[in-house]
Amino acid sequence: MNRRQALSLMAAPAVMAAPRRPNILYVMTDDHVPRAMSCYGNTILKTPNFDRIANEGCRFDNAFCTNSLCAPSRASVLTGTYSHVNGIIGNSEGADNIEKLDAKLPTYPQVLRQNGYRTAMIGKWHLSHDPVGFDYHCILPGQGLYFDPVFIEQGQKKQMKGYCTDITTDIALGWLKQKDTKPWCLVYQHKSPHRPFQPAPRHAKLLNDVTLPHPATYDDDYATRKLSREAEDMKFDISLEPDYKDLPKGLSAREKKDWIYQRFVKDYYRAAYGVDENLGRVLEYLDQTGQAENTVVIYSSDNGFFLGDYGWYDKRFMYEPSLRIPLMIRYPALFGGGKVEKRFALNIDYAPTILDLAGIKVPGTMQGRSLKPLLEGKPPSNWRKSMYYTYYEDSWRLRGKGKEAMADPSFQYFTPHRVSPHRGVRTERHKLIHYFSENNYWELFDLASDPNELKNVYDDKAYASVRADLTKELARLRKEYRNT
Ligand SMILES: [Ca+2]
Repeated sequence: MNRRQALSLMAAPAVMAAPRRPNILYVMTDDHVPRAMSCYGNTILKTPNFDRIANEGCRFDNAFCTNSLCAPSRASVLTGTYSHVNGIIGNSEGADNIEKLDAKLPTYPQVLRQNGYRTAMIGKWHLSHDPVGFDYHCILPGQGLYFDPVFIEQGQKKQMKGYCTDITTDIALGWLKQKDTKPWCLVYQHKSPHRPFQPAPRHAKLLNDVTLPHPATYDDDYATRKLSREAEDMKFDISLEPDYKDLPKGLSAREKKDWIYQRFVKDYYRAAYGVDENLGRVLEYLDQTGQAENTVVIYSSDNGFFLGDYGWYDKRFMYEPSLRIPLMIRYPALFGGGKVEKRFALNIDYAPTILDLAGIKVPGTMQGRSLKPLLEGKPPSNWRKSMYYTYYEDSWRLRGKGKEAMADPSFQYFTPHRVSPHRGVRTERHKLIHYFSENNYWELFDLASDPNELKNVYDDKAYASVRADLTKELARLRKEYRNT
C-alpha cells in the first residue's frame, strides 16, 4: 500500500459520515414581482439583500405560480400540489370559508418535523385553518395589518406595536436565537407588499424625487382580448382611487391615472424595500452565528402582480406579470453563487426541493419536482418544457348551482375583479389560455413576437398548427396533474 492509498483509507470514515442536514429558511412575500428587485433588472429601486441571495446563490428567471392568488399559492407551496388536489382553489375567507386544505396531504414542514427538524411559521399564513406541522407559530390573522398588528401566537391573540415587517422579523430572530441542537426550518412570510401598500414611516419618502416610467402596456386598448376589456375592476385608476384620500381635486381622468400610478407603485416599492432591509438582518444573523454555509435560503412570493401593466393592478390572469414570481435559492454548502437558471420552476417544486435538500424522501402526493439537480448543475434531460396554470376563484360560488347558473349572464360578472376562471399552458415560445366558463373563450400568444401578450392569435390561420399542438399539450398536462 502506498502513502496515497493509506491516506485515502484513513480519510474514508469522515467521507462516509452522514452530512449535517441543512437548516431551511423559507422567505415569502405577498404579491412581490421579480421586476421590482435590482437583481432582476430594476434600475430604480436598489434591493441589496434580495440581490445578495441571487448573487450568492441561484436566480431562477422562469419561475411561475400555478394559480396566481394568495391562499391557493400558499397551499401549493406547502403541499407541492395543484389547487384542485389540495382543495384551496380561491381566497375564500370568513363567512365564505368553505375551502379546506386536504389534511391527508403531507406538507414540507410536517415532514421535516417528523424527521427531526425544529419548525416555525412566523408572519402571514392566510389559510383558513391554524398551521399544522410546526413546533411554534406566530401568524397574522387573515391579511393582517401593517401597523400595530395583532398576531396569533400558538393560538393566543397578541396585540403588537410597530410596523408589521419589523415585528415579523423580530419574532423570527427571537425564535432563531433559541438554543437547540436540531436542524431548523423557519417559514418566514411577510404581509408586505400586499395592498394597501403601506411603507414603514422611515421609507415614506423613498423615491420621492423620481418619476417612474410607465410599463409598455399602460394604455392597452384590449383590442384582441375580449375578457381583458371586460375586466373593469382590474383597472388601478378606478379601483385604487378610494385608497388615496389625498388625491388632488380637479384632475382630468388622465392626470388622475398618472397620479395614482406614481403613488401606488412607489408605495409598493417602499413596502418591499422594508422586507429587503429586514431580510438583511436575518442574513446577517446567519453570518454572525456561522450558519450561512449550511442554511438553505429560499426567497419567493406567492404570486405576481400587475404594476400598471395593461392599466391594471392585482393578479389572477395568466399573463406574464401575474404569472411570474421571484425565486432565488442560496445554499453555499451545495453550490457557488452567481448562478442563473432559465429552466421552468413552479411553486409546487418548493416542497420537494426542500425535502430533497434535507435528504428526506419526497412523498408521492407531491406533484412538483425537486430543483436540486438544477442547483447542482445536473439538469435531467426530461426537465419540463411547458407549465400548467389554473385560476378558479369564482368557481366555488357556482358549486352545486348546476349548469343553469353557469349559463346565467349575471354570473359572468359575479367574480372578484371580474377575472373569469381559466386554465392554460405556457411553453418557452407560446401561451394558450382557455376561459372555460366564458363559452369557451380562448387566447393564444406568441411570446417571441409579442412578449407583452397584446395580440391574441387564436383565430389566426398562420398559428393553426401551434394552436393544435398547444391544445394537445394542455390536455396532456390536465391528465398528468389529474385535473380532468
Ligand atoms: Ca398574494
